[in-house]
Amino acid sequence: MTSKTPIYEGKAKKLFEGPEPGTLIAHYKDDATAFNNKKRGQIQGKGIINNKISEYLMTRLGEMGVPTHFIRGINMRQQLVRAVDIVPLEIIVRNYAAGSFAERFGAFEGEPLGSPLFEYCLKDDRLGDPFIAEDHIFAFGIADPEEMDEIRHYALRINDFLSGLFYGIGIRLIDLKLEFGRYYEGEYEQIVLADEISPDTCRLWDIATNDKLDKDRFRRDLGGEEDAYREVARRLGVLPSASVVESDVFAGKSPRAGAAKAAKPARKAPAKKTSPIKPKKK
Ligand code: AIR
Ligand code: ASP
Repeated sequence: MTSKTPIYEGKAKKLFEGPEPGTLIAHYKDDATAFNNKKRGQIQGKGIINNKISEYLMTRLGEMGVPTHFIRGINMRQQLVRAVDIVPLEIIVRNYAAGSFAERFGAFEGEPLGSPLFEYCLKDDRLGDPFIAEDHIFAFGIADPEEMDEIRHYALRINDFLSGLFYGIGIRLIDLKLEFGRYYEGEYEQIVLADEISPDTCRLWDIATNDKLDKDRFRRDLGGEEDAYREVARRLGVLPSASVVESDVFAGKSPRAGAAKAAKPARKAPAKKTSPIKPKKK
């Protein structure tokens, strides 16, 4: 894997030309940003952990029939992916109220939403990734109705599958952000899952303690982000061995004692009096 022609540098990843036409090398960085790049920092070892987590989750999703851009892992920080034409949308699926949703609607973080709720944002840093409705998506020609049907179909399957997978390791999938791309094989166009799935792009709460095991630790200055990311990787069984980890990114750190212990407990949801979310009638 010698080609190193840079193609693009994003907030959390760099893309290089891949060894074969139509492939790219995704290099995962430790850089962390939030609030549309207004807050910047680093989470030590995040690149390695997210590379491994995303590789694992994309592989599992591929096995259950979701087409993804992932081809194979290259090394601790890099993976080979298909070059796709990214649909410039962030597809957000929410299972529980949290983050910007809780803020916008005055809901309490952690309130179940009954069924998965979709939101779309336009991927445009200049505009701060604004929310966008399906009508706009069609009017602006960002994606056509058939593509949006496919995207929603895959996003739902991904959300269901990952909710179960995380539940099995004691983690609640609160919400997640997905990106899709168009992959061309001759005349044929296919919608495939792209970007990454990691604690940068999902809200993951420990089921027993409600501890946040995701980027909200960084966004909200809660501390313990390295431990939280490692804890997710550990539970998924993809935490790189201590020797690799100590020599590269976690040098000088004591072996983790458990993010759940290090992390501060999440805010408890107050009484549900004023939330807009009404429980569904059975
Ligand atoms: N997300 C949105 N933009 C970038 C990312 N990673 C993810 C968040 C969260 C979900 O989308 O990590 O999992 C919803 O974010 P918010 O801020 O709209 O509540
Ligand atoms: N990744 C986005 C940013 O850099 C949004 C976020 O994750 O909060 O601002």
